[in-house]
Amino acid sequence: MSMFCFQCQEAAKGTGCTVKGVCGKTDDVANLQDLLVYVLKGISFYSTKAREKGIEDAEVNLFILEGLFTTITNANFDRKAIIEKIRKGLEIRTKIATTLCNEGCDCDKTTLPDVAIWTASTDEEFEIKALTVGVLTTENEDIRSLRELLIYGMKGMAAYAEHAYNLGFEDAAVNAFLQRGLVSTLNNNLGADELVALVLECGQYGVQVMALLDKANTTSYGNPEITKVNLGVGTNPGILISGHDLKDMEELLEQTQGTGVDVYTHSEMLPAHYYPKFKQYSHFVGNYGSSWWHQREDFQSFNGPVLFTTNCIVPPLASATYTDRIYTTGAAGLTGAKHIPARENGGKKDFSAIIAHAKQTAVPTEIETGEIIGGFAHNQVLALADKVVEAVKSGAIRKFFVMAGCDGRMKDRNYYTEFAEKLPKDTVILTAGCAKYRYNKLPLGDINGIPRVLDAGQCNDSYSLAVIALKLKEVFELNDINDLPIAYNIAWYEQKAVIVLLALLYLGVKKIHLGPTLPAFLSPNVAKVLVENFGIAGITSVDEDMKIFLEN
Ligand code: FSO
Ligand code: SF4
Repeated sequence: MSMFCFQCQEAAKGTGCTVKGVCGKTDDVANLQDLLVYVLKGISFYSTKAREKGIEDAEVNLFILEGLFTTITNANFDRKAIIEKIRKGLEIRTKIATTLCNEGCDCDKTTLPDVAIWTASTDEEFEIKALTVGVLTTENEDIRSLRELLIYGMKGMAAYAEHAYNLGFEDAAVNAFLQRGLVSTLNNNLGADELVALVLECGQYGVQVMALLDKANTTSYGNPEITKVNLGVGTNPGILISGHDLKDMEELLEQTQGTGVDVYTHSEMLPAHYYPKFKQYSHFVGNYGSSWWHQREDFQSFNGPVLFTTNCIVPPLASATYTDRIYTTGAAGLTGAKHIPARENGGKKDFSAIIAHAKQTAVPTEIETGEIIGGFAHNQVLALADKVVEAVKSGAIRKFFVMAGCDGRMKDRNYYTEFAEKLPKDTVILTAGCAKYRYNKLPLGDINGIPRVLDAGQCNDSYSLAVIALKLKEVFELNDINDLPIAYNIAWYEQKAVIVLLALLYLGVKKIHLGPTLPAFLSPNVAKVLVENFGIAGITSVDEDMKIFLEN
């Protein structure tokens, strides 16, 4: 075994990647990511003590967000970038430790844990240390499971918090929780009960961070509205933008305006089309291709450069001819790709290199035509509330199915296409995240003008689905969110889906079906807790599940 990672749904053999990641992550990068998380714990060791003394360090807060985000599945494959972050992290740890000391800390210097004092400077030393700090260092499988469930939830939380931060929105309580949570995973005095409580608390902050990002996005760009998105292509060369970061989207649209270069979205960036602010750009042509894992084909035929603002990156094959067209920015990274540096001192990112590149490329090859409809975030759905409530009361809509989450390569995910196709015609799918690509191009029709697939947006917009559910609960005067005619059949892939799940649990949602497989990081005992307390279940066959869903 040269690495161990089991943080995503595609973990090898359903247990963990031990030689190379199914995602393409090499063992050295996987181990260095473990070390980066260890460094973040070391920083948090001091920053949580500092916070108790009223010291808030903005550099620490941002570094923790970016560091956790960097280790999310499919975000950063660049060994050099991870090493630089480890080095920077050790510097930040020294800085916050010194600040704390100067304030007169009460740490016993003779008993400081390794995470607080370990240090090194060469790449080789980092690599050796990295082998000793991975997931398997926690021997008890239930404690390991709970610690990692907490860390993965926090990774997702950090990603959303970072997008909000880029738009000028921060939540001190989220930063404090992330750092406290990281330190808690080092505390051998915390047993399963305490860790379960922390995991549920993580869900509470998950709701809070998604609300924050929703506020950041809608304040900056307006409320998403019903939008038909073009699937075809224009006549200019284009840039394809992927990931979730709307600040990058804004600056790219601004800087490409009038250059003769069009902009297209890929995968999770599709919902950018729903925002009024972005609709104003006539060179914002449409959405190209499908969900993240189709990128090898989609990028080939797109012909122009591609910008990754976040995950999910699939490392190109050695034979790929589009590798030199890949650009990354923010937490995203890929060896060999060009990385667009962060904003400096409140300035803007400089997208001139990718724009110049695009001008040299051919117009995208058309791979499909037509339109898809979306933009059903909370504000838009609540504007239609009367119509929706009427449809429920009259029986025109029998049930809603929340089918949010992620798409992925696993063949079993055909289940979700088949499930959508077989759903009775008096049901409506509520979706968010890249899971939608399994059915958003199917001709599922509408119910009295309400489309049968209502796309709220990106995975973080699952928050919108929760807001809608809570509103319906109020309208129908119910005491329990679980009494609504809403079923949850969620597909997960990576750690942002973990925070969405924990957020739903915090809101009291029960009987969520999670697929295509349950997380490898849930030990049998931890899985049992989730089943017994929340009624969480996996998926079986479409017909069997359909029966269960429609009868309950
Ligand atoms: Fe998908 Fe990837 Fe949005 Fe994830 S593109 S899988 S949960 O990054 O974040 O839904
Ligand atoms: Fe394996 Fe997923 Fe970890 Fe990649 S992120 S190494 S696929 S478990």
